[in-house]
Amino acid sequence: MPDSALIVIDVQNDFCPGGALAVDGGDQIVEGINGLMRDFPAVILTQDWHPEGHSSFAGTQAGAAPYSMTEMPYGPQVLWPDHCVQGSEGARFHPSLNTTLADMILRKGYNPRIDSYSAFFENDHSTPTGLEGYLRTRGIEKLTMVGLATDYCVNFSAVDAANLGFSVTVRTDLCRAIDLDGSLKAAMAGMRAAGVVIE
Ligand code: VGL
Ligand code: ZN
Repeated sequence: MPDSALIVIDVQNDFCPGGALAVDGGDQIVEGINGLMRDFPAVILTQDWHPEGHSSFAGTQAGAAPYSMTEMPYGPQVLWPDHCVQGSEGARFHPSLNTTLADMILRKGYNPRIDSYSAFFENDHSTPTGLEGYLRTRGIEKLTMVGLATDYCVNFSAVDAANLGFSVTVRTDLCRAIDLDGSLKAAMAGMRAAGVVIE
């Protein structure tokens, strides 16, 4: 599979138990992900990387409850507990994640006004992160995605990649979900509809 890559989404302290936006069992996938890395000629890690006071943080919007919804110029947006602040401990990769085998680390969510769930586009669905160009110039066409969270960053990344023409597989055994108001079920249906292979 010389044209394939493993994309490891947001395996960071804040998405693991004890973190600011903890995903149940987020730490349970780390060893399995490490074990998969040597099977791929390319390994890319993504890192959620928000400036302090990011517009997607509940703490930034007066009186807003974490996990409530707001309307942004680019559409509806969940207001998350403040998380993955640039340079913070919570933004670091899980200490057991093997970052040595990564060819590239892609940071996203650094635009203060736009969130970025997807590794390919910000939440306006039009501002590119550059990952598509990176993969295409390396001749990579097949992507296997793992990480956190199944229903947000993995989902948006997988659907965008499929729509861009990549062959995409999501290994759900190496993902964990937030599952906010049925978001996991909707994400699974959306990924399947986009042609993502769910394993
Ligand atoms: C994520 C919510 C906010 C994720 C990132 O990695 O799924 N979810 N930021
Ligand atoms: Zn985030």
